[in-house]
Amino acid sequence: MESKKTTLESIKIIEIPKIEDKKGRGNLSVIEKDSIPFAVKRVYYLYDVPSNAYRGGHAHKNLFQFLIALSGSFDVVLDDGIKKTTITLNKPNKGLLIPKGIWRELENFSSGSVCLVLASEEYDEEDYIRKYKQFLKYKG
Ligand code: T46
Repeated sequence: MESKKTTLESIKIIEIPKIEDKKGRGNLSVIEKDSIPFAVKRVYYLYDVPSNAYRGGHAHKNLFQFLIALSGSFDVVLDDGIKKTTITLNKPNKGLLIPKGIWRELENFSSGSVCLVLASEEYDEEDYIRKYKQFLKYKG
């Protein structure tokens, strides 16, 4: 779908398989080729984020991303230009798929939280829409 037309309905929480160790050695989660609907070209992570800080505050024209709270929790505010919703990520075996054309803001980071991001494209500043007014215009 064209990124101008994507809506909040295209956002998905995807459960990541969890392998619980039978001998009490903890859990292991794995993301494989078919777990998410894109091939991963880049991985980055946010950490040491102060609880009063905001990350994001932009949309992407082509990029798909998959966000996981590897540790702790944070809120992701999502906006398709018409509707808004907030999703709390707080489990390392549940990820949030954000398709292209969705405005996102990340806030309320808990102490020690880590946000892992798997991205469908390499870093490209040209792909960002960093002004909300411009985003609304883009979405028509
Ligand atoms: C998103 C949220 C969740 C790079 O050089 N390479 C990279 O791959 C990235 C992601 C960023 N940068 C540089 C660009 C800026 O100079 O790192 C600096 C901080 O980037 P930004 O202000 O975009 O960071 P966030 O946390 O506000 O946003 C990032 C992603 O950019 C964005 O796609 O969805 O995390």
